[in-house]
Amino acid sequence: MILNLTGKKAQIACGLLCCCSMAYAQSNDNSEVVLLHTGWEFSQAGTELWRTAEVPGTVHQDLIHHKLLPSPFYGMNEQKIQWVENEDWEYRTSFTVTMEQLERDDAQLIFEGLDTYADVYLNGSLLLKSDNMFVGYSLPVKPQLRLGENLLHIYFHSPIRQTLPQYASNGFNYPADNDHHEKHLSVFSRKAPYSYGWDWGIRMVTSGIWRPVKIRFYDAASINDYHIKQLSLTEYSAELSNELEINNILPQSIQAEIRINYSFEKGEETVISRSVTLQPGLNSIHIPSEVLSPVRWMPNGWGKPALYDFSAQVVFDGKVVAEQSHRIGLRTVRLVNEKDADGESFYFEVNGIPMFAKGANYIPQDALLPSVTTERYQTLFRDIKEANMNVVRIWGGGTYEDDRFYDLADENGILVWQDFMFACTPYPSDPTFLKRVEEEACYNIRRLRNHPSLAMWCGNNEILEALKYWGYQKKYTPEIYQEMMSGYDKLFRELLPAKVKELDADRFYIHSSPYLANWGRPESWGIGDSHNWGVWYGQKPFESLDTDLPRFMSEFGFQSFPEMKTIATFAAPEDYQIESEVMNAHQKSSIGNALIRTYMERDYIVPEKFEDFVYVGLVLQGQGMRHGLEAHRRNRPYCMGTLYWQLNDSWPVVSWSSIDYYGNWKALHYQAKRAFAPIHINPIQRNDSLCVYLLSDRLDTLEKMTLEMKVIDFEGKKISKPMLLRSLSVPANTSQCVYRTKLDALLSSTKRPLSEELLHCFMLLTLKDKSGHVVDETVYFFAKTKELLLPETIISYKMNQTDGEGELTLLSPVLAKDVFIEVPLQGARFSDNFFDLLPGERKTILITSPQIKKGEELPLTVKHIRETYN
Ligand code: BMA
Repeated sequence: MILNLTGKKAQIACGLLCCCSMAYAQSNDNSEVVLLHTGWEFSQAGTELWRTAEVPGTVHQDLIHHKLLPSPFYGMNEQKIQWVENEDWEYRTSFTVTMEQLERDDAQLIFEGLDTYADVYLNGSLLLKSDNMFVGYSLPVKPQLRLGENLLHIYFHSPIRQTLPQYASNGFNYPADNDHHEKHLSVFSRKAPYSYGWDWGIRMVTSGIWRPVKIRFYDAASINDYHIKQLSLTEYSAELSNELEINNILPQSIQAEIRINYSFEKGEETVISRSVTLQPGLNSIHIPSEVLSPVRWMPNGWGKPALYDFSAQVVFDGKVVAEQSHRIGLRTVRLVNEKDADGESFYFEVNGIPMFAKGANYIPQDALLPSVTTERYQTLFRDIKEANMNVVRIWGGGTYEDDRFYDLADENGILVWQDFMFACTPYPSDPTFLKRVEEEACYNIRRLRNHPSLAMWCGNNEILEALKYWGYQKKYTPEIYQEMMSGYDKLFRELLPAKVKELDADRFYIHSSPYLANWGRPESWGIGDSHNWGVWYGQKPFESLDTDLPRFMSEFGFQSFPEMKTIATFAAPEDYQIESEVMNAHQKSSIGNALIRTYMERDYIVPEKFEDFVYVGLVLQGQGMRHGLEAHRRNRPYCMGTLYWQLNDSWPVVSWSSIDYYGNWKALHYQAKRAFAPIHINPIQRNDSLCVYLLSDRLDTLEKMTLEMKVIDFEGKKISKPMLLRSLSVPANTSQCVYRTKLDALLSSTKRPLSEELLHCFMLLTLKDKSGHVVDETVYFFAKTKELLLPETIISYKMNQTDGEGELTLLSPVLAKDVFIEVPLQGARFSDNFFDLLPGERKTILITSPQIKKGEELPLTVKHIRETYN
């Protein structure tokens, strides 16, 4: 491997050669960066048939473009694309180099991501044999460059055939059950695990240049790494250390000036200048800086995520020869994981204040990663923020995300729980494998550690749990089991924490999630984070979430089908049956459909029509999961966070997600938004009583609030006089029961017996501030939906359209429960959906989509639960 960091320090620091940060935001230095994204061709090895290719991209995308593969998400096309993974693929392009460029002191060929076994040739020289999709490379190429045309050629080995010999000599099949191939080869490669299939994932084992590639011409020196370390933070000052790794590529030492410039919100710039002698090779330079009266970065819901712009420049011979910039936030984040009277706590403390974590688990947004546009990242963060979340977990079966993800997390105040990319199976731990992991850890820790949103590192997803509880002791010989256990220690208790300590010492590391609590073992629930699959796999009712409480819920979930407009993208009307072949090709959990039905039968009248089943399933997922989210919040400070499984999808599929592949919010996303509201009213029935909780995640105490509670029947008649709690105080960062009553006292004035009355009415709870503004409102039903005596009704509606926006006004004389508005536009946004339309209430919903046009009628369906009974 020929790489650019020739100095010793890089090797000492990381034990590998290619740890250079790729954050080439600099454009103010005198280097020249040329993107090499044009003129690419690809070919199936051995065919010599070359076709145009997209870079960044994958071979699947190129084959689809040339109609050599059918649309992979449609019907059962997944089967038809599997041959691609067994082939080798070649990519080539040429680029021109001028005399001026050749005369620069050096040139670096930069690959931000190669997927995965890639031999890189430039003008006949083998520059690199890469074997890790998660690592970027920077290769010094001046000696290989030619004046005029230069040929770049990359040979991608099939990730399947590349690892078959390893499999053959391994002697056993790893228990990677999500790998949808009888031989579980995925574990041998450092490649996104989910691409081999998952219980929500299509199998698409890709190859290609999946992240940008460029060439950089420069003089004298480059900044390989710029780490802005926060040494201390008080109200008065933030002390920072600007830690630079500068590579002087000249054969002699040079006298240079290092400039650190920083500013807040494009305000006045502070400049620190240092004269330094740069020895040939790598130089470590530390320059202290201080920010007075720092403005803190705050998570979503707690204030602004203030960001400071920092840049470091190397000035030599009167010119800025290198520059690197970062946006940083000044904040403290601590993961408090300490023994206490209840077991072991697990919570984020941000800027010294315990924070209840509200969020979800994130999987890659696409099976074809390079097709995720900046706009999709931005929309996703809008979805996260609008749902009142403050944490997202990048789950270990995907990828270390793109820089754009972390930039958006910084800008939106969303803390990131970052897994290393290992999930749900033991992995090898031979020296070659460990070396690859070390390289990957170094590269990604250095790439991500400046982000204020990055809150913690986690070794893997569910591997410790798997080793302990998934039956491997019986399935494998004691020797193999022992090898797996000691492999676990080498990877997750030794190598990865050592790298975090060396390169990112201030961030918390935990070796697995969950690291101890197991959902089948109640005695462990008081310890650390927990994945509670008692609901779903354990078939426990949603109500069990009220009492099966963890200290921090890092996963729990329930599946639903995506809405019909998404189903219509992969299925034809003749496939519209739960168990049709096409639908089953988009349901990767073998028990999924049966579990959805089981739970639906408990709480809903199961409709016969496919479309209605899909709709009621969405409602079921939303209501059930909301029950859990509220239970977790209600039980703070014992439980201090809830991240549901899962936020999004990587293709159109039946899954646990709250947003489908096309960006449509499922009922769950609306329910999460409600359950995560900064101030939230949460009534809960316990036997014959009702307790009303007020949940606050705000940092200020609200005074003189009024809580109004009205019991209303489905026809709109008030059952009793509204109850008012006045002069309420809602303390900061708390959960408190503010009202408790016996149900019979609540409904004492009615003529019907209580048990019957409860099926005819709901409670409307409204919290108002001292000026009468509604802070939160909740509709509460006293019985399961299937028991309620819901009235028939037809919802009337009126739509006013302008370009890009529709204003829909709905009205029903009697209650319409779980109203769902559907429009045939993918990704259309609704100001609200999946809500209860109260008797006589006129409700206006804003629908936004660039495809809405003034004067063009927008086809619309409005559904509610009672309609599905017919
Ligand atoms: C969780 C995740 C995923 C999986 C999900 C649903 O444990 O970590 O592996 O998709 O369960 O089965």
